[in-house]
Amino acid sequence: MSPADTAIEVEGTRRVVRGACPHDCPDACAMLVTVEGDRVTRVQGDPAHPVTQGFLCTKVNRYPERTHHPERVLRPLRRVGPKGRGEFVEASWDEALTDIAARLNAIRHSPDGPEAILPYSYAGTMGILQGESMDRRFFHAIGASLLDRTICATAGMMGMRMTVGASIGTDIEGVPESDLIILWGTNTLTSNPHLWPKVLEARAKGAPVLCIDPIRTRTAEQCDEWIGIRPGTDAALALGLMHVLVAEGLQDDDYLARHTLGADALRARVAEYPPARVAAITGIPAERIVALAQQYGRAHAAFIRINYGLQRHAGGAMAVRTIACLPAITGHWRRAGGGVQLSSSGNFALNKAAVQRPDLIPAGTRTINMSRLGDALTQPDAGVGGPPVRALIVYNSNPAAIAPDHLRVVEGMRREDLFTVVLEHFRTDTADHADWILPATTQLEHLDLHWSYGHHYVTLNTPAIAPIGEARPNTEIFRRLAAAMGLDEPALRDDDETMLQQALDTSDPRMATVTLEALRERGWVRLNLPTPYLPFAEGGFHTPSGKCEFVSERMATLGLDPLPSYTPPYESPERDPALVARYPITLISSPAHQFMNSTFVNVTSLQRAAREPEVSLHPTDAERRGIRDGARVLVANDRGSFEATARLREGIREGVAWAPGIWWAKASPDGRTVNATTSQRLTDMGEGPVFYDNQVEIAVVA
Ligand SMILES: Nc1nc2c(c(=O)[nH]1)N[C@H]1C(S)=C(S)[C@@H](COP(=O)(O)OP(=O)(O)OC[C@H]3O[C@@H](n4cnc5c(=O)[nH]c(N)nc54)[C@H](O)[C@@H]3O)O[C@H]1N2
Ligand SMILES: Nc1nc2c(c(=O)[nH]1)N[C@H]1C(S)=C(S)[C@@H](COP(=O)(O)OP(=O)(O)OC[C@H]3O[C@@H](n4cnc5c(=O)[nH]c(N)nc54)[C@H](O)[C@@H]3O)O[C@H]1N2
Ligand SMILES: [Mo]
Repeated sequence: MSPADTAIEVEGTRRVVRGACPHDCPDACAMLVTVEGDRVTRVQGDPAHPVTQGFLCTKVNRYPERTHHPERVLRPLRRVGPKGRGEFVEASWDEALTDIAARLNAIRHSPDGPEAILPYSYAGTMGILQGESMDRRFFHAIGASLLDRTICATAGMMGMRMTVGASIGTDIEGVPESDLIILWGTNTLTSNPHLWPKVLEARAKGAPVLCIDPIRTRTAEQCDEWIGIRPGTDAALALGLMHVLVAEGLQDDDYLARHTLGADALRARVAEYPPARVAAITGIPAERIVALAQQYGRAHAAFIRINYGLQRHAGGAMAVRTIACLPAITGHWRRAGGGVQLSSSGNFALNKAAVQRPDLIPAGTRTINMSRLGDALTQPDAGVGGPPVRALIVYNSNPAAIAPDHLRVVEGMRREDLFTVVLEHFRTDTADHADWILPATTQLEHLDLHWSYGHHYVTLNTPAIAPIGEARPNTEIFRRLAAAMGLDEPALRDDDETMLQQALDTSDPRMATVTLEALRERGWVRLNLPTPYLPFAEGGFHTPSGKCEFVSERMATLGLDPLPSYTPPYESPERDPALVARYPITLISSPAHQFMNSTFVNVTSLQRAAREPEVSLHPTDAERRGIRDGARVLVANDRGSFEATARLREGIREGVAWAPGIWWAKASPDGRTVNATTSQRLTDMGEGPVFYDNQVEIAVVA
């Protein structure tokens, strides 16, 4: 598909092309892209799309500014200075591919073997093609180490899997029918803004909207009530709510009997969580816990939106699992708008195996957890046995800024014996550590196909303009690299159109509506599900028992508590009082409104709006430390430190601080991001990172 064939409207030199927002956000928006000559002048939300509803967010409205940015990397760049200094010279694609192919082949055929090569990617683009297609085939075919992509969502995903069996939840198109909305550990207006109009529709019909968050975020400010919970204690709150529901007879006995497993055992468990105990754990007054449970129990279709914020703690999976039990106790799954949503991804039955070809993986290939990249690069056996990591190939990610314990990551990337290739749009912190930077296309320049983790539409992205400079799609770069390395696997030659068709080639009935013809015609298509879709109205859970599992055999097998329970944070008074005495402040580093993780940090208008790396804290905590608003402070713990500007904020729990992220290290006052303080520890299930399970101390910089 060339840019010329895909216009839906042409007027002189002006064309409008259909696209999809590629970013890591549940909203997966359908875009209309206006092109004048060879420049994109505007991106808009598709007004016809039931979720996008004609608007894009603060960041993606600036996508043309990002694509046509003067600092785009437009030719291959070869390192000339010391590692990490960011000194490069331009080279031709031929030179780049020849050198990279020779280096990778040498490692592959050395005694260390191909597992010494590590791919590192996440969701810089969520596209099936540019995110997880030819790249996977390439690494599978050479036998590189596998990467466990845990950095964001695996804890919560496991939590949902244990309780309801899949990443499936309430359809947001039913949310206008909800009679109570609880935004629980999610900053909707920042990180899921297209849910908000649905929330407002429900509110207009009388549904109260509550927000449970240690920070009074911009979302909490717009809600009817902010419940400022102590970080990492959500499971205890959910158990307390269940205690009251059961004690006051607010449960749906019929739903419990027919569609749940272990209701009696759960009843016994929640007896251990009376409101007074839960108040002591969560910091929420007992009366409020009782009133919230009554409000929830008396509602008919309460909608709980959990998001990933609350699973970035030691007990993150257990927290999600526990909250996900609530709608089965009250039977709210029966009605439109009722239930819980973490993700809607589980219904997108794209044929990923055809696209990624896991059959090419050599038996016994080792896996490295991306959340422990620091250890993988600095420990000779990568912390998991096997050869040291000798080559690192990064695309769709900026680990030098975003990975936990990033000082360790940077230390590893500075190893003289590590060969690093980075496919990028910009000279990010990670790209600065490369031996080669290869110029990648942006969403406006390549073909792609998108699913969503917040709604039920598949979206096609057609290229609006030709690649700028010598930029190439990730798929094309891996195809060319495979050829330069002399790999003869035929799957490494498929073009993007072919892989797109392979993705759609499935007999799964949920995908019956999703054809290439329909996508070409409208740009997006709803999965073959009713609107609204009520996943568990009649039970039908995806667990082994087919029921909502209050008791989970699988968790018992993993050596975990099979019942919902409260797991305190690693860095909590319950588990490590000595540490908390030294580092009394819990640091939360959730997304800045203006950035998408570390993407957009270099877009001038957005950086200006985000001001500078900041840390907000409660005036009482600030006063105790002699910190004034606007002071330069050092945020530190045993892992590292970073400097930021202090902001005093009433709307935050005492003992909690907020450093919105994720700034580039090189745009930060002392070249360190908030991830200098975060740890490489992992969650209870899913082996995810614990970014917000992080105790620090804050002091004025002398
Ligand atoms: N503008 C913008 N949007 C984004 C992103 C971005 O960087 N910028 N990132 C995208 C990505 S990759 C993701 S994963 C999502 C993340 O978006 P969300 O899933 O919404 O998660 P976070 O923003 O990490 O955290 C949400 C809220 O959880 C709160 N929180 C932290 N700890 C706890 C806790 O223990 N309990 C409770 N109840 N609340 C807690 C935080 O204060 C925060 O306000 O957003 C996506 N959307
Ligand atoms: N402290 C702290 N750290 C966090 C988080 C937090 O809340 N707090 N959130 C975590 C979460 S939820 C996530 S998901 C991760 C996100 O971390 P990453 O997945 O690394 O996301 P980004 O920082 O957005 O970096 C994506 C990079 O991909 C590049 N890119 C985009 N499209 C393309 C493409 O088509 N081709 C190529 N080659 N490159 C492309 C962009 O230019 C950008 O530099 O960060 C995690 N880190
Ligand atoms: Mo994420």
